[in-house]
Amino acid sequence: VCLVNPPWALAEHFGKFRNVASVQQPLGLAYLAAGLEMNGHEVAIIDAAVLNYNDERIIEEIRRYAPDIIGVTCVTPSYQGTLTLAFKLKSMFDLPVLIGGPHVTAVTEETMRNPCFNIAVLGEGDFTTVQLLETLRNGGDLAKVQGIAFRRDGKLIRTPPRPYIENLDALPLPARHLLPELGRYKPTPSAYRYLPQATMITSRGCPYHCTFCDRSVFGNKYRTRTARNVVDEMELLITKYGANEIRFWDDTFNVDQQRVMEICEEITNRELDVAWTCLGRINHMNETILKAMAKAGCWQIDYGIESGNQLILNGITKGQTLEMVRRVVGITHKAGIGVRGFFMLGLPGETEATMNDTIRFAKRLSLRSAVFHITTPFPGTELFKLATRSGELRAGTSYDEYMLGFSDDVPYVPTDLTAQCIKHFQSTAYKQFYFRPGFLLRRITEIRTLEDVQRYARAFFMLDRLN
Ligand code: B12
Repeated sequence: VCLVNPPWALAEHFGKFRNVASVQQPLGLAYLAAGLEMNGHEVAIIDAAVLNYNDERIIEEIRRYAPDIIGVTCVTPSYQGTLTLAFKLKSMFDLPVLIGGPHVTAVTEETMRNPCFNIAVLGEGDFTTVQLLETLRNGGDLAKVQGIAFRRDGKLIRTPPRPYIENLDALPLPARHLLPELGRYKPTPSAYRYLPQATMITSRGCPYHCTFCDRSVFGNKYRTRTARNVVDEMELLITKYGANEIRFWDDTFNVDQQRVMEICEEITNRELDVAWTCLGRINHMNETILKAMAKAGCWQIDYGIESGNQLILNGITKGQTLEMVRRVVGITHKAGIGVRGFFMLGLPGETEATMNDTIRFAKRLSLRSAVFHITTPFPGTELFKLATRSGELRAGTSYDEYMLGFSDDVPYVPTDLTAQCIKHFQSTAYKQFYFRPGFLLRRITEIRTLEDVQRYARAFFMLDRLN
């Protein structure tokens, strides 16, 4: 089996933000590969995104490897590129091509109209892919495999969805041995302290209903790995892969507070001296947890703060108030953990005044860094339905443009705004947030290593390009 993470043209997709773009291990493919290896398959992963391979190089690698089956992963902005690649693969090799990942799970019919994709694996692919390959090998009936879509007699058949995996501890750890060495991957400057940084997923699903989030793959049912299982993987990342830092990429690491406490205790008891960061929900934080996290090596938490205007915040149904944000950012800072704030500009109902509220709010909080994204309605989200209904999603938006405002295009423009105005506010937000003398001084005093110098240079170069 040959699994491909398609090329990712940073300059094309990120424009002036390309120096701060992060390229990270494709854990989805690594999970699939581990399950397949466990079931006796021979697997290769071509991570064209980090290796900078173009389609021709991928074809060359596949020819050399000579697999029986090819699989590609795809998020919405990489769809166009994946499609082009898949057409080439189909014409070069007489092999079945599978597609999986968030885009095809959210936009199944449209994607599967392309004859270059034979079978789509929808949602979690771990068990589905193993069963699918067995069925293909034995000439069995594809209709009996839950969680896939395929064409038969010119019609798309969608089998019933597969129930979510409950026991995540039962999954094998991602097959990182099939990926390029960890040192080749690079996070965005504000997201790491030490390199190489390894990434992990310790839970799947999120019980919340934020209108802008695509939960097509993992759904709303929150499922977790146990503390011991999580810390075993951390140890492996340090000892086998040389990780100096770990980032938890869970949608919401801290929904189960008891589990976070157990993970911290496990790290502390095993005396693991490791720096780590995570994404967190504001409404699940308290002083006790934060203290335990700091003691266990957590040095930064990313919070989705989104807006500095309560009415706009209410509109995205996140269940968060400005007061909660102020309090939790305050106690996180006090616990000695830095806060990276994520903000969105151009949310539904937004005006120049409300975007100003967001910039002002960001500056008043004690944040180590801030990221200002331009609201992008991804297929599979409530926001996508809303924006399509209201006509605010620009007609003819190509999937290439789905880049949270990193490309030069703005797919979604709320009624009271223009695309230029939203772009202008994004630049203003970055400049006003970062070019504050006190703030800059604090960051400069944190510089310790050559890596720090390089990291700040990357970030500064991006800021310098804002107009
Ligand atoms: C880590 C992460 C990143 C990292 C690293 C990406 C990477 N290389 O994996 C960074 C920061 C670089 C990133 C960037 C972006 N991301 Co991101 N990211 C995530 C996050 C938080 C975790 C990804 C992950 O590791 N998941 C765990 C693995 C196990 O899941 P998985 O990849 O989905 O794979 C499973 C199935 O999908 C399936 N599967 C996947 N591929 C395949 C292939 C085959 C052949 C088969 C059979 C099955 C299969 O099986 C896997 C095992 O169950 C997800 C949210 C989430 N919960 O997944 C968002 C998410 C994937 N990101 C998202 C977005 C929007 C982006 C950006 C576009 C943001 C931007 N800058 O504009 C970019 C796109 C860059 C890119 N080309 O990847 C969206 C995608 C929505 C969509 N419809 O496409 C998500 C779902 C967040 C959300 N809830 O809205 N991201």
